[in-house]
Amino acid sequence: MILYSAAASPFGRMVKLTAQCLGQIDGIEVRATNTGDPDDGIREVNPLGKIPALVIAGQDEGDAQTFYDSRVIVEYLDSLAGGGKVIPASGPARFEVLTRMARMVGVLDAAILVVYEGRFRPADMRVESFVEYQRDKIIRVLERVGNPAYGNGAMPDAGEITLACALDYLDFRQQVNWRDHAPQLQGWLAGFADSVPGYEATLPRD
Ligand SMILES: N[C@@H](CCC(=O)N[C@@H](CS)C(=O)NCC(=O)O)C(=O)O
Repeated sequence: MILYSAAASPFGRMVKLTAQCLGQIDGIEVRATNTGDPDDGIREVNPLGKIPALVIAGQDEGDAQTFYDSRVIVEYLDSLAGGGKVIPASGPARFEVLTRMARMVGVLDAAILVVYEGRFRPADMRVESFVEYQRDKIIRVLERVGNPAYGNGAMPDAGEITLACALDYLDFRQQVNWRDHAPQLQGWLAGFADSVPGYEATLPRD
């Protein structure tokens, strides 16, 4: 399996951490991708030009399958592992985890838009109200995230993996200081960091 990703990508990190937890990481070749480079192969793999994307080689050339986005890949890896590992297989618990994952993916979408506002617009064209609009989304979620319990040593669920990826990405790019809005998550993240394989190795970096 080839995972198109980048060391800074929080969405790519969701997939890497999932693969770590499911014992699949050795079967994945991570291909460093520059989404801003039109000559990078990512636009052939995913016409959206976004990472992560996962390519599964087939028996014959032409049989390869490509999956994106991060949520689809996490589901795929879970199904490869037999299902029900990081996403419950069925019932209300499944949709509760999927919703927690979607909520933190939404935080990451907002966080990425804040980064892109700085990256793609000249300084005199930046729209501060747009940045604030995105930051407000992040803050509203942090204020409602509550006080989740993390069972140290247990397999995290996909909502927990995405929560950790979101908190670390906010630290990395500093869109919002999450500790101001959800200080209770400091202990939670420390427990996650201690227990989840690949946590340190996958922290976002340039
Ligand atoms: N909803 C997508 C978001 C992926 C995404 O925005 N990835 C960023 C990198 S972290 C990207 O590829 N950006 C390039 C672009 O938007 O053109 C997912 O969950 O995979």
